[in-house]
Amino acid sequence: AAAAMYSAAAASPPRRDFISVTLSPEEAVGVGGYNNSKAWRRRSCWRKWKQLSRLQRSIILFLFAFLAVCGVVSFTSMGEPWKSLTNKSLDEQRTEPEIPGLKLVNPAVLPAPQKADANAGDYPELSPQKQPKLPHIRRSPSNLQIKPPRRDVRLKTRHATSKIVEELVQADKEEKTEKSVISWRGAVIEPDQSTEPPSSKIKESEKPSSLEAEGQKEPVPINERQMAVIEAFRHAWKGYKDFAWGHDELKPLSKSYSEWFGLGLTLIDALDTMWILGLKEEFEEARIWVANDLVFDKNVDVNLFESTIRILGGLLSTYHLSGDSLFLEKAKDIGNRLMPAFKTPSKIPYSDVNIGRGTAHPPRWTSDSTVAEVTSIQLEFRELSRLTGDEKFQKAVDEVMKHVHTLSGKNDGLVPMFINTNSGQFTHLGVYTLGARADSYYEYLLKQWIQGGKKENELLEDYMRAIEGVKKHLLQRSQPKKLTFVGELAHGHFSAKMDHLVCFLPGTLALGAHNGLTADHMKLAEALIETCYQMYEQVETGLSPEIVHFNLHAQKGHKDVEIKPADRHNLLRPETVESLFYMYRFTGDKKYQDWGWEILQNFNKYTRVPTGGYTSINNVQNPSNPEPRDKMESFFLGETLKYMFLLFSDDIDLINLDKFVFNTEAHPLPIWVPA
Ligand code: DMJ
Repeated sequence: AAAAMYSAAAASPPRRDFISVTLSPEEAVGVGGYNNSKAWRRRSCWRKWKQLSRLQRSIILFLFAFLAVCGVVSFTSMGEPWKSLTNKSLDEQRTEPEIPGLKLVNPAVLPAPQKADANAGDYPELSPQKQPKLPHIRRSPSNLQIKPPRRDVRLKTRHATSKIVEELVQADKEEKTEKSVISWRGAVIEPDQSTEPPSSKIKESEKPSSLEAEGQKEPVPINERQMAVIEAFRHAWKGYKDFAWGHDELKPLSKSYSEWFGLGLTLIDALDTMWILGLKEEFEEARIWVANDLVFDKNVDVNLFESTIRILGGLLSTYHLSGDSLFLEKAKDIGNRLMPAFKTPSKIPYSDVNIGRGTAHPPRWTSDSTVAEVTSIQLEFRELSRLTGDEKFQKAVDEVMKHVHTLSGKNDGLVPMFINTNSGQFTHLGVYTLGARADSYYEYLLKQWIQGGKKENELLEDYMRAIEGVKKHLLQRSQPKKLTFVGELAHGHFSAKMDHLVCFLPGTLALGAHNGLTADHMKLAEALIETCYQMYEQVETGLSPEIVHFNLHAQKGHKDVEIKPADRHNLLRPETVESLFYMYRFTGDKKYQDWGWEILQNFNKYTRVPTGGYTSINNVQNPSNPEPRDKMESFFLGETLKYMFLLFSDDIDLINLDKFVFNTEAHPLPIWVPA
């Protein structure tokens, strides 16, 4: 066919409606020799061009133009993958997840709330939860995200050397790329955000090196006491993993578990502790459980307060520390499912919610709720609103606070222990305590004020008034050591009874003083933490009972602390260690660390179960038989060991108290940045 075409073209002049190429014989290669001079080639090309018809020339020109356009287009589209490849690799360098599946981002400040899915209903049963898939990280304030420390590299025994080397190389890579962006597991290095003076009195020499001043921080090596906490955590975790994985609480002696809500309470409570302690492997395993097995669509009654502070609080703080949106999704899910609790005549929430059915109710025997419970869910719900942009969570809990603010029945700012969900009034008037059923009301007044940027004056007023009420009605001194303690008032009668729970107070007072409240509060904090320590020190096992009674009159052979048989149990509670942590942060006085160290050793001595886990005990007064109870409360991992680890740290950026506020279950939530 090609030959036929050639001869046809040679025989007759080219037709104008098709393209043909005519070659003269001497121009044909191989005919008449081969002349390859430049001039000859130019001339010959030009001659050929001139021989073409106008149509042919136009078509050729059009083809050239078309090819040129294609070239430009494909060049730019090839650039995109390059561009994104470059960006991706930069991002990867900057935010290389410490744990597979996690990614960190670095927006500059806490973003303003955005509207969440407008269709999302208030209650699961009314409008099935729509969980729009968020981009991997939606609104994580990454300047608050904390990189998990690399200390596990040093501690790992189960790992092959090659893995350690691999991690070191990886860690070094990360450090190089991140140094100028975010401090090592330290929250914030953005100068405009840290407007307040450093919080800690920890001595300059003990602070991270001078690199800090340049916005760069060297890892603060963990010390032996912190290592001991990690060891304790691992031991507790081993018990949980071996015998109670995915269940609420470990029963370490019977090597089984107990269920309360059936939601893996210990695992969720422990997530951010693992992150802070740098236990990557354990964290990753737990994350997989959360991703695959944590299901809230269950026909189960949960206590609103307990599930808020442990589950919602734990998920929110883990989201903030890790930047992993899985935890925010889960937090939204449980948050929505808890909302039916607020559907009461007074808007004071019921104590219990069925998170599968979307129904709520008070306890069977009363229509009252506990005051501490309805006023200690605010940090979590407010934060959930800020993160989702859905104001319904914050509205519900703010309403409770506003209502309680106006209520009568207080005594110089001190609140009764019960509130009725129908009338919205306090009940059982005349009994005042800083212990069970009222404790965290006071704690959350201050902490909400701090969380919101110290603008909500009613909260501060209520807090200040309450502390004056404590001083006026509840403070006494014991004999013989003259320990300042917080007793109780029942219908005008003072009782020298103090719950261990009250030991949150020194820490809270110190936090208030650090945030600019009167120095008197710090003085009181110092006196009270001494008392809380004595509640351990004066007892045979060196562990505090649940409740003590202080001696108001000196009696020969009697210490300050008396213990009734019904009160001599210890549930591995955190409050004293929590306050020791605040006191050390704000004063730098090493005695607080030493006291905490004694307590840890006594936990190890009397509550550690050899096959894994720790147990609450029945009798702190009997060192030869403390009577193990066979239960490890979730707050031992969520709070006690976390505060212990933080207490032994000299790194003020290991949960910087100017950036984070702890909820009452020791889950750090960000302090909102003022607009
Ligand atoms: C925790 O669940 C919380 O700290 C709560 O505020 C009080 N009780 C326990 C720990 O003792």
